[in-house]
Amino acid sequence: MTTKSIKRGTKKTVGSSSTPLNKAELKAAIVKHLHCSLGTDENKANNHAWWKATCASVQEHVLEGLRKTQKSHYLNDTRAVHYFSAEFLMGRLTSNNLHNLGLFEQTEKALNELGVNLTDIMEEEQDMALGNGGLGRLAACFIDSLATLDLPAVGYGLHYEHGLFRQEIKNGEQIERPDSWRDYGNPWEICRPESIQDIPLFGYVETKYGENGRVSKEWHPGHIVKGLPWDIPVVGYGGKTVNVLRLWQSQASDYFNWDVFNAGGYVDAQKENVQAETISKVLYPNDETEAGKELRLIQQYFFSACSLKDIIRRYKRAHGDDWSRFSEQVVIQLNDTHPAVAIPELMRILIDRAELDWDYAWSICSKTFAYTNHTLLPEALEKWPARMFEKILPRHLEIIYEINHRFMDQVEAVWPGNNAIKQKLSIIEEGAEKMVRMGNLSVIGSFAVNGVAEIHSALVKKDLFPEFNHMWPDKLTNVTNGITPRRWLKACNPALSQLIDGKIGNDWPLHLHKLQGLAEFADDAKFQKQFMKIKHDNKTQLAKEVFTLTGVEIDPNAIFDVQIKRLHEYKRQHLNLLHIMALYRRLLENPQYDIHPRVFLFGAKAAPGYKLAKDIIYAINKVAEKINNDPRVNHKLKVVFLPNYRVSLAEKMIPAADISEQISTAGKEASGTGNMKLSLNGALTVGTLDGANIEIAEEVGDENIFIFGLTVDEVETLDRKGYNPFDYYDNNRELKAVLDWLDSDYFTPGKPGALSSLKRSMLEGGDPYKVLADFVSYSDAQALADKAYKDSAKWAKMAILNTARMGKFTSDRSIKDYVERIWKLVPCEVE
Ligand code: GLG
Repeated sequence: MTTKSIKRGTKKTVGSSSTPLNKAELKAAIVKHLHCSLGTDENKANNHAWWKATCASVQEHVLEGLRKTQKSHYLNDTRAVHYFSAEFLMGRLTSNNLHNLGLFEQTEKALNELGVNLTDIMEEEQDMALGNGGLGRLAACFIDSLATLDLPAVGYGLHYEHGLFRQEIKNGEQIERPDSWRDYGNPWEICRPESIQDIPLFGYVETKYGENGRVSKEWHPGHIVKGLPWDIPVVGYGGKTVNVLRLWQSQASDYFNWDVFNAGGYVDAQKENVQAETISKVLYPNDETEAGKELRLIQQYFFSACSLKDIIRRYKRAHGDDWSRFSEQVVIQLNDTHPAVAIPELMRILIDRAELDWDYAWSICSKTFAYTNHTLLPEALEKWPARMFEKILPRHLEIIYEINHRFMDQVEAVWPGNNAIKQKLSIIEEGAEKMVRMGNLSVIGSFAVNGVAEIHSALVKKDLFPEFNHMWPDKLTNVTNGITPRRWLKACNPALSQLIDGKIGNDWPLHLHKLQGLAEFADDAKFQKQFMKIKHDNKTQLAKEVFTLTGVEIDPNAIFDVQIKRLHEYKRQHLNLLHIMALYRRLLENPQYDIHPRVFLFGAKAAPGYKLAKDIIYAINKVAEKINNDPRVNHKLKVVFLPNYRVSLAEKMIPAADISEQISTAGKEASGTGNMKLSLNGALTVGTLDGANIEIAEEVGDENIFIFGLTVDEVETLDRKGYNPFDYYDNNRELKAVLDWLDSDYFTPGKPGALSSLKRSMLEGGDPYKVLADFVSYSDAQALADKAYKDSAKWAKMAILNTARMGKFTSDRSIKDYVERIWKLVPCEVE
């Protein structure tokens, strides 16, 4: 196999001859689809029909690209990466596909001539919200970059019927409603019944003794479910390579094993008879934490097993039963531990089915998988009760024991007689309840393990897996996350994109470091004015949206201060809230208190079972209600919680942000990617030295970012000394006052104590995320940001330099790092 690394910056033009559609052809195609696919006409069609007809017209070309790409990959027998992820947070596809095909402007004009507005009809598309947050959105950015860089890749995941819940806010509280993204069909996906897979579950394992003394195992499953693939084409920028995202839907099969039933393989036939369709019914709405639910393990196995079968079918088509080239052709990236059960599944196939011996099977397997770790939070490290494994996947548990047994011999060789280390590294956690540790399994079964930002990867080595790092010093590495500039600047901020095109040319979406060219205009008064005018227009646009969604009026001349991400204590939305309350208090105490008017905007979903997170949402809404209706301060302060934060809302908020809140406790946010999107669009970060903020600060320069708070080392020191939040509460008059305010009924008239759980968590609860310790430093950083904004030339310069210096954070760079350090892929140009 060649391990030629990929050329950086292959040349490419956008909207080239690869997409032959001109305006007239587009018009004709759209009208044809209105008539022939949708059975309506120009007079009757509503926005939804226009949108569908437009998608259908474009999809014809996308599918042609898909066919050509697959043919090229097949003919060139390419090595490919298979990105296994339980989540792909795709958002809407129309605008992105049009931009990547170079068809956006033609389509806009074609529709205009038909009397239709493209922006309006694109609002008809439901988000594909098949993910929770950063991890799922990262997967979506990565497949965009993989296609853009002409790299052979397949995304594999679950075709959830219901994605992440739709959030409504009623009386300040989060209400979860089902998300039904496919109610009226999805014009971008194709069903592939010809590639259905059968997936076994439950049952028992039989030991067989062969003639030559060979002992073999046979799994007699109790149940079989069907996996039906749906393909979503992934169009690279420039429109040449079209890869595929293949998502599996579960279906019932009529298989029922009476032998198993009679042999007692069913302890409780009723209970074990999972309704096959429920497997892909709904996305688990937990970000970071794991529920430990049986259905979740079944989901993980279901999509991993379907995907492996699919990969092997394709491999065999080219290589027959010769397994020797498997790991040269196939690399599988495990996006977190969710698909880690693919490791014992591949071993099972190689040993039980292909009848390879253990060592050979393991040599293939351990060269195939690589694993990305996304978090250090202990509650997020997946563990499954061995009992549950045994019931659902009895053969896999045996294989895991065997992997572990052999691995323990290796540990013994490195640390003879050291049982403490063995206990720590074992895949099996012994305790009241035996558990299977998916993190350890992933490290042991992979040839590479990466964290997602420099600091995070350093902590993975130092704190999470130090012994593994000692055993295999080259296995653990870093790949800093990135975001696709196609969606997160070109498509979502068209005015800024055009301004940039005019200054530095239009190939920055492929070569994001070229944005550096803007730096020379950072002091140019005219350019500053243009840049800030676009920001102002985007803010005006968002203000309209905010009014429609919430009825709250906000002034585009205020600072738009944005915190958008999942609701989690470690992300510290409550630190932001305490500061808002402090500002409110200062304004009440001193009506002359001089701050530039500011609007604090939040978007966040809380996991439905995460009580304190929901309490924080409630508190934000109650404080917002009070402030927004208090004429004494509301010309200076507004607070808005936008319901149902999701990709398409992010695309409206990010271009309008002045300040980006990235305020997690140091050491807790592995990377963050919203931080990159906001800075790319000219928002200034108020942030801690955590995750990718550190690398953002290095790029933009300390003078263009507002860094505050404890560092990772300082957090550790404080923990060692013994952190006592009361030290801060008792010694800071303002902090004490705002915390006590939460106990009153000031924000919740007639309901004193309705916000007390927040205060308790930060005092009696020990303030696990050091909100109080960082409060003063945060408040000082905010004061500096306020001061900087008052100097509009200075602010404009800082904002421009943020945009100019974000080149590093394109997901194209992340993918190139993966290719060089882990995947060793070669690009394959499509004719
Ligand atoms: C995680 C982390 C984020 C990270 C993302 C993508 O919490 O910090 O940016 O993955 O690597 N669960 C997540 O969203």
